[in-house]
Amino acid sequence: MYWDSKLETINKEELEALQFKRLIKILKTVTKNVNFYKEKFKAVGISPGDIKTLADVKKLPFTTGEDLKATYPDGLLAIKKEDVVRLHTSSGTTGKPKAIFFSARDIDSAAELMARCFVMTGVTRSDVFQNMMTYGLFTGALVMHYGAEKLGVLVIPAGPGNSERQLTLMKDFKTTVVHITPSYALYFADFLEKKGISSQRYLSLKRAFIGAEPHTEETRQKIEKLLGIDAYNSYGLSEMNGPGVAFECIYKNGMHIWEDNFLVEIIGPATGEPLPEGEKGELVLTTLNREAMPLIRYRTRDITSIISEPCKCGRTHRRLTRIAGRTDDMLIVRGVNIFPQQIEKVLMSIPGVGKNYLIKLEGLDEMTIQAEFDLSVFDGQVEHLVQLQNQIVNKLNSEILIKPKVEILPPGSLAVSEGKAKRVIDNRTI
Ligand code: DLL
Repeated sequence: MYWDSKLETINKEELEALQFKRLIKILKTVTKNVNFYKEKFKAVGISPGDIKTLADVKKLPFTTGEDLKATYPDGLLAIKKEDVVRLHTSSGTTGKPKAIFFSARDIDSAAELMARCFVMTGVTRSDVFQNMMTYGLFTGALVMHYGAEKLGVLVIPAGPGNSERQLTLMKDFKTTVVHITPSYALYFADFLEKKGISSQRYLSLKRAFIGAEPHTEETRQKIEKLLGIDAYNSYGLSEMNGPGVAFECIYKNGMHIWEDNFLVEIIGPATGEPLPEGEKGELVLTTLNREAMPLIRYRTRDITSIISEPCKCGRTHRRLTRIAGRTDDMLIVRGVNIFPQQIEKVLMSIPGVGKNYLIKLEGLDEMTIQAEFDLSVFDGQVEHLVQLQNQIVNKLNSEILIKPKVEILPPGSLAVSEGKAKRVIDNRTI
């Protein structure tokens, strides 16, 4: 089942022709309406006329997150202010936020892409969708919300937190699909477990859309097992509409990225050079269908690779592999490069480990991993605790090549955030 069978199964030649047409249109618009791009293109001596093929895109300069912050609040706006209908922001950890504008058409095309994603996982108008993401300046909840309404699904705009109320809504309205961060999904599973509620027996849940933060395959499997559902990886970023950029189909073998809306490149993060297809690197996206704020060669900082083999679902849009981390999330500990996901992968593969963890860096490069234990597997006896600790240290050592200190804590000891999980605290003095 497709939402838009023509566009979702478009052949390569037609897709590339559409991409090229849209790219040239966008380049003309930004050269005319956005001073930032006018000057940037002038500085490297390039104009839309120099782009003769899609491959020529690499001649264009990159846009970075810093550029968005430097042009805050509206330096990248490509349409008249009165034609903007919505503002979202994406807050970085430091400095100014990034302001993202939407025209009415942008809202509609974001919802279209979202509707494609819903249908791709088998959602129909008879489903009930509980949106457990943050509503507000964050794109996560609203963009999905509009997509669900476009499809005609009943939306419960629950927002995050207040698990008791979430459960009541799920029971009373027979929720079948939830949109939730992976960290909250694990927390919610824990909440149900403590109440002695089996999701399979008492709830109608079938699917979860999990995204907005990095997570491993092991975490997905844990969520699926605990809640007895299918969990689909959902990728996006505010700069590209928010969610609905790339999404898994029922085969869960990578996330189809909507190539009629986004031109995809993978570059070496250090060199800025395009990498051969299939190699892992930084994802760079050019918007092909955004009116209010088109972005050219935007460096997402997300590390992934492209899968171009055909997918059994029949969609021709290529797939992204699970995000392996962000270039700016990489930790260097005692000279070793480590992505937090490598640690999560190890923790979530060990049965006695529970659902929440924290990576702490202190002093002169000392790493401590705090992990909650899983009450259903673990009896809390001291000798078992030590065994579990040793198992974690040894498995981590073979994955990240260092032996961190490991602290095992009772379930519920670590803080759970309503939005994106904070997994790393870096208080090093070096
Ligand atoms: O997180 C948009 C979104 C909302 C996506 C809801 C999916 C679901 P931002 O707040 O701008 O937008 O953060 C974007 O979050 O560059 C990635 O680093 C990370 N991220 C988003 N989805 C995933 C995912 C939204 N599925 C940044 N896996 C991105 C890994 C993800 N990282």
